[in-house]
Amino acid sequence: MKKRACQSFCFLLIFFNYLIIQGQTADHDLPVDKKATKETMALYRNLKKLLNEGIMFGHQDDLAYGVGWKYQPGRSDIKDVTGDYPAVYGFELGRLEIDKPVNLDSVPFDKMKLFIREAYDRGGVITLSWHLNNPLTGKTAWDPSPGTVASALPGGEKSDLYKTWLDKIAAFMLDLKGKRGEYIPIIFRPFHELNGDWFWWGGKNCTPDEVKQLYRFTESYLRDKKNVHNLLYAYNNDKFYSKEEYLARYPGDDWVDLIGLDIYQKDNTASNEDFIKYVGNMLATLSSVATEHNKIPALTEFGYNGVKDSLWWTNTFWKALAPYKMSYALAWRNTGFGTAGDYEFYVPYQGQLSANDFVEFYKNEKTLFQKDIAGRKLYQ
Ligand code: BMA
Repeated sequence: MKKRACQSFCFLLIFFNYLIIQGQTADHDLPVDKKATKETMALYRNLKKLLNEGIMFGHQDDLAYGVGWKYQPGRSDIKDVTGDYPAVYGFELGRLEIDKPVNLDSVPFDKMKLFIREAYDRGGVITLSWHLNNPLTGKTAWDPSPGTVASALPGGEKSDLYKTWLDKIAAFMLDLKGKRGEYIPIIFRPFHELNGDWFWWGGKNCTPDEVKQLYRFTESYLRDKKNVHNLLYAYNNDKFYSKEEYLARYPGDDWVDLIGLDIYQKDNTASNEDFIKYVGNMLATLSSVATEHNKIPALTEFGYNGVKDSLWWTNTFWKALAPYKMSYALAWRNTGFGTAGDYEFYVPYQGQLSANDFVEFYKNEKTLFQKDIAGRKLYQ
């Protein structure tokens, strides 16, 4: 071959190689739903990119209520304290399956849809959990009656009922649309904390294989039967001690986009140092599973109820998190104070003990809130 021809041939070879590699990378980087909408694909890619820049802060029911208020348009405890909204918004679907107009935490579903649209219009990320009732007994998600998971699977006595529940979830997801009529991408986190014993789908209440089947059935029903293509799927565990335990109920790489951990600091179980250590160990494992399985790691729920330490955010929480790449950390909900001296809140409200420290945490360039991500156009 002449030198010229050889050069062209080599160039072509390199070019085709490049195309193949590009193709593989692109393929590698698709969410598990290969028919995911353009915006959902973009979110998936951008979540991966953002891992290198910082961790998005999220809050459950952030726009619905906070400590001492409910349904005040535009209000958010995080905004009251920092002047900014969170980057991630969590909402909950429990009781949608039984046709209730409000969820199990009293948020009306029609309002929830408006909050989701509002968050999306601002460029925020939305994640939905589902504390679905027990289909076998009709009681709550916390009713661990044996045999429930098997009953919901194809061939089980409650399989038809369970499918009607999924029809309602599908209708909800398909009713979430942006201004151009595009479906709003959602990180869906069904069957969460499935290594714990407290939900009917968790721990010793079913076999690992049963819950894997339930996860896969749910996903394929929504995706292939109901044509829901605006979902990324999140798998998550509560506290765990090893990679083997973390993966014991994992439905497989073809079914999961994000892998997460739910963890709380409890007054009586751990000092700040313990929290940093044991959360750090779990995040290290989560990170290595994420790398090995090409998944996006996230702290899918966390909190220290009442945040009773004025420096908790910078001195404890951030110390636990800082060494790891996590997509987001979602603080649980700010229900406020009950009449019996009870309380539930995980982010500070104005004047709360940890509010100033939360502002410091907010200012850290690695913590990402609304203003940090708005310009990133996560859906493009
Ligand atoms: C729990 C508590 C409950 C709530 C449930 C589902 O952690 O916050 O009050 O009903 O989550 O959101």
